[in-house]
Amino acid sequence: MLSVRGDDDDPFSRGYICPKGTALADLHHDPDRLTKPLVRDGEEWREVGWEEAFDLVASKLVGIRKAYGRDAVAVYQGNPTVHNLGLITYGQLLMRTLGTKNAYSATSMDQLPHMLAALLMFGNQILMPVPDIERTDLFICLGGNPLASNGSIMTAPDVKGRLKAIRDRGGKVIVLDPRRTETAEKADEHHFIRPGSDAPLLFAMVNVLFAEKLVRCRVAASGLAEVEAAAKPWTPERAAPITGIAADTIRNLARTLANTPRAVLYGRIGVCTQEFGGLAAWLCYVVNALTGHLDEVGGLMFSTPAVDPLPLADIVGLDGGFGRWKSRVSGRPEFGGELPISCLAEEIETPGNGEDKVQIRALITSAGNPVLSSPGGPRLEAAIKTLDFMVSIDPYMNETTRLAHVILPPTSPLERSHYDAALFSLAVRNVAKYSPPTFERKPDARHDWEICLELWTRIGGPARLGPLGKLSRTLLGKLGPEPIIDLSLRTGPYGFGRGGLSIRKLKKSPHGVDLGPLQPRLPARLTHKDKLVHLAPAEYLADLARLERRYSSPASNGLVMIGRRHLRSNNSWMHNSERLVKGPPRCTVMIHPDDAASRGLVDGGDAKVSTKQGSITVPVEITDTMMKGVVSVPHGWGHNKSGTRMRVAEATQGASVNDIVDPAQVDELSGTSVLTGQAVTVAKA
Ligand SMILES: Nc1nc2c(c(=O)[nH]1)N[C@H]1C(S)=C(S)[C@@H](COP(=O)(O)OP(=O)(O)OC[C@H]3O[C@@H](n4cnc5c(=O)[nH]c(N)nc54)[C@H](O)[C@@H]3O)O[C@H]1N2
Ligand SMILES: Nc1nc2c(c(=O)[nH]1)N[C@H]1C(S)=C(S)[C@@H](COP(=O)(O)OP(=O)(O)OC[C@H]3O[C@@H](n4cnc5c(=O)[nH]c(N)nc54)[C@H](O)[C@@H]3O)O[C@H]1N2
Ligand SMILES: [Mo]
Repeated sequence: MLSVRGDDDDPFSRGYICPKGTALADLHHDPDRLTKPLVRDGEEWREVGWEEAFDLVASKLVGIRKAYGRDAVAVYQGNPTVHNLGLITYGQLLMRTLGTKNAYSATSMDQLPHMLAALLMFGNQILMPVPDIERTDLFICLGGNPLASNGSIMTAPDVKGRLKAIRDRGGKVIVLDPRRTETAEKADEHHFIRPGSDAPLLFAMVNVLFAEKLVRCRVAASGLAEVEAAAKPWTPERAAPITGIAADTIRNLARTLANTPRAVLYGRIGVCTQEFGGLAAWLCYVVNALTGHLDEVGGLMFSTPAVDPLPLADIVGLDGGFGRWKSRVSGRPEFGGELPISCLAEEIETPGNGEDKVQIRALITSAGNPVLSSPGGPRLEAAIKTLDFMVSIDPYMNETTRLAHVILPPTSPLERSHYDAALFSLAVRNVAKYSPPTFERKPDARHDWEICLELWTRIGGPARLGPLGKLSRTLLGKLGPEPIIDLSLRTGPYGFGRGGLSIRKLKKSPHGVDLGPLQPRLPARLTHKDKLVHLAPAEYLADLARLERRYSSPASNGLVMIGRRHLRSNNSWMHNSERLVKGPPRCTVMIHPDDAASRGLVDGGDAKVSTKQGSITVPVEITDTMMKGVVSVPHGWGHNKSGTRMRVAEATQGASVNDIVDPAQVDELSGTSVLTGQAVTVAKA
């Protein structure tokens, strides 16, 4: 292959391509990418055939389940799962039918609070609304940096062009962020906000809306009076010193949002992964609803995806639920059948009672690297080393998979077909696109779905189904994931009648199909029986006392840390591509000039960043793009651990910030990890 380019004829991307897309070529040709199963004996790895690998994995996992029970086998599914057709279908078949309470994923370090709000307010965790940025005249961005991230829960190629278009038509972009980000640089207004203070900010906006009679909720909803009462104590004057945003600015934000006919407030990961992430994510939706921007053109809208995830989610039991059970060791609530990632290490470390309270003895990871990507990485690594068995489905030997006993590497993204069901359901336009494999796979290569199906078969999935089991196994093996998508397309909103969507139809439109702008979907889309938007679910009201307690005494003014993302990086991986990692070191601590001066730090010198968990040493970058009192260190670096096989990544500089992020700090309501706003000290190294 020569190169990867954008597709000018794609109606959605209009030829825009992210640098990481271009680097798919590097990934495909990477000599470090694993292509054969590996088995570890002590420190030594040997290549084995698929049969031998599957035999070993199955006998170990079946044995551990028999001896200790289902909960003894834990699973961790990482972020690339959502972009992988095989993993969101057959991967779920395997992981969900294991019937373990010890299911983990990146969700609790990411969008869990948005999903919780979707579940409690709209009835299903998948019903997350997206900003209609193509038609809005006011885009308020809270805790997202789409110019680096490409937009999250807001699938939008070329966000830069799309945000510029808002300003070109006379609209406004306002960013609230502890750092003057790439997005903020292109905005009309930027306001620094103290990390973790979004709930007070949003409550103060709600307070203004009621006080100034600006509430014009246009969706049928319950709970208006409760919301008003909850916001009562939060005057802009009270929120100002907490957020670092002047009371008049808060008033103006509320007024502008209410008075602009096509407007939206968009909140993303910065509002989720913090001490009050649950409340903050809920309030983002509430503020839009109160100002008449929920389910309205230019506001926060629900997509009409060609492959509707709602019925699919029902089938695999992903329909949601919250707090139906609690984690064994620290009593954290389950969400959607998973436990928060903060529980994984302790559930491995803590002995069970030999009966119903089961300790984890084995781990399956798929498309994840929690040793770098989850808080308390070193503790998790130590815990993993005590397991009886671990298997990883992953194309790389990284900081996590090097600890496995067996690695099962799938085909590369260019060797399999692609339909991004998850991302299309969160897109700012309704679109559909199918991509066939670019290359034929090597004769002995397996797709993710085939690996998962084989494990499901051998661990006893079909056996439990009786005679049907054998049939379903044969059938599933013949089909693969595509027919599931095909069936969904055909039975979905654009499927019926002549010219209806199907994979065959999409194959004839290789550039993708534009299905038009977002449409109003309420109340039909709500899955609540009363067909109302629940503005004030009891779970949130119960968390208000914690917020009051937190701010009853003056907040501390010590240094706190946030993260950041870079266009040429993707969490902890894709660092084995030279073209993505080249250039000046990126794993630096950004700090405001005044904070640097008072600590004697010099630009380019080394600093020791410390928490109670320990210290990391990284170069200093002095910049007034940081809010005073806040420093920023990106995650996903620190590829210096022994025993990995990623030659380019190993040569990069940097440390893993999750070595010092405290895993015990979680949003008490939702169990989401606190990744932003933890206290740190910074000193000259
Ligand atoms: N401090 C801090 N920590 C964070 C964050 C933060 O902002 N700050 N962000 C969090 C967020 S939002 C996320 S999503 C997580 C991400 O963390 P994880 O979900 O653990 O994902 P990655 O670290 O990106 O690792 C992805 C792995 O998937 C493998 N992979 C890639 N494609 C495929 C495939 O098609 N099949 C298979 N089987 N494997 C594949 C790669 O080789 C790599 O090993 O990190 C979280 N951690
Ligand atoms: N290039 C690139 N793109 C990515 C990824 C990547 O690693 N690299 N990761 C992908 C993944 S897994 C995800 S989940 C998405 C995330 O997509 P985004 O949500 O856009 O992620 P970030 O770029 O981290 O933006 C979060 C912003 O929140 C700000 N922030 C931090 N703390 C607070 C706070 O307390 N309050 C407020 N208001 N703001 C705060 C940060 O300064 C940062 O600018 O990006 C995806 N896209
Ligand atoms: Mo994420």
